Amino acid sequence: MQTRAAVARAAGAPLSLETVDLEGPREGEVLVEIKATGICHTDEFTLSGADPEGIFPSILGHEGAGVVVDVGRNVTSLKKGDHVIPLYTPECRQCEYCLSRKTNLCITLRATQGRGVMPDGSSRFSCDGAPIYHYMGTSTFSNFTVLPEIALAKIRPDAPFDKVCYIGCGVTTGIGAVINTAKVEAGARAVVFGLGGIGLNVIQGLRMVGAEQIVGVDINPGRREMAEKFGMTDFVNPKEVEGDLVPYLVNLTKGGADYSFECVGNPTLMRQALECAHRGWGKSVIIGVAGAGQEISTRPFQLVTGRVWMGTAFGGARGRTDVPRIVDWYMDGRINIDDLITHVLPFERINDGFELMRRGESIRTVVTY
Ligand code: NAD
Ligand code: AHE
Ligand code: ZN
Repeated sequence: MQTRAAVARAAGAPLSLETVDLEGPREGEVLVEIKATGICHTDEFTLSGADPEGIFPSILGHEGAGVVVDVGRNVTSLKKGDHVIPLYTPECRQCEYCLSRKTNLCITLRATQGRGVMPDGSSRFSCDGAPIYHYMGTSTFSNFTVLPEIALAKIRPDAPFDKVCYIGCGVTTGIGAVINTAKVEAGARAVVFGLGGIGLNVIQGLRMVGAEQIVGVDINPGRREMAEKFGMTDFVNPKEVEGDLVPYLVNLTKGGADYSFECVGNPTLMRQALECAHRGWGKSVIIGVAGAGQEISTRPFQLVTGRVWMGTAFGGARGRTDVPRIVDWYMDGRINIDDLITHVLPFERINDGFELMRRGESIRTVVTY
């Protein structure tokens, strides 16, 4: 079949809106019609050329929701008409990682996914006979896409695609980082670096678990109002702080943060986030994705004296199990997604969505097909 898709042809270039060829699902695979997709900063990161795994040409996008159109042989858990959210972190429930119960990082698809191909080593997308590569195993910037069955969460049919697509990355990553990774307890003091599509969901998660102090750090003063609505108690614009930011944050949190979260992808901020954590017990969680060649550093003494540095992918969520639950939370009014979706654009304007993000004007743009 053919499908409309936004193709990343070269690093730094706008996405190219094209009609491409898409092969049907093979064994264990599912054809999905994507109804809506968010634009996450990670898509921009890869499009910019900073991703060591970035491949061109490819079809980006990993924050989608849609409907099953066709299933390949031996697909047992999904059928035509099911509503689904694609998972860049699959859940096979059989591999060493899934069975360990210690991580959400299912290993089954990781190698082929990182090479932009399906588990059998080939791409389903092509143009004039030349392959176009998949991205994060999801490629939601295509109206139709093919995924392995284990990379799809089945969700309730009454959930709106143009809202719950955000659960495919940002919502789950932010809230999950608080609940699954850091395991924040009521009464905690926390510092969140970066108040965009991820950081605001971290704040939402912190409020859910009853954190006492939620400090938000961002160089964009326009983020303040939304962050306060979601539970931020103190706003810090580093550009307005005289002297070093770390002692300022330690003082503000009365000795250091019990938990800090880096939601930007900047190694300098990762260090500041670690060093503003409380001596003896502060945990600092890296969520942001840093570019090729970048490294983190700190004095080992920071860890010797009890701070813990950790990271999270997809908020530690096991997608097929946890995503349908988070959709329920949204449908029950327990989490706020609507206010974070500041822009909805037709597919044809997907490049405008990237511009809004680069200019810091949007929290999340959702593109509908
Ligand atoms: P975003 O563009 O919506 O938000 C980034 C925010 O950081 C913006 O508000 C911006 O003003 C702020 N910022 C930029 N530079 C800053 C600085 N020097 N100091 C303070 N604030 C600064 O991006 P997003 O979609 O929220 O993604 C954030 C990061 O999280 C990205 O690196 C993305 O790749 C990563 N991410 C990781 C995961 C994961 O599973 N680990 C999942 C999703 C996104
Ligand atoms: N390809 C990059 C790493 C990108 C990365 O860390 N991705 C996160 C999800 S970001 C979603 O917006 C992730 O899931 N990481 C775990 C994994 O296995 O990819 C690089 O540096 O090579
Ligand atoms: Zn993402």
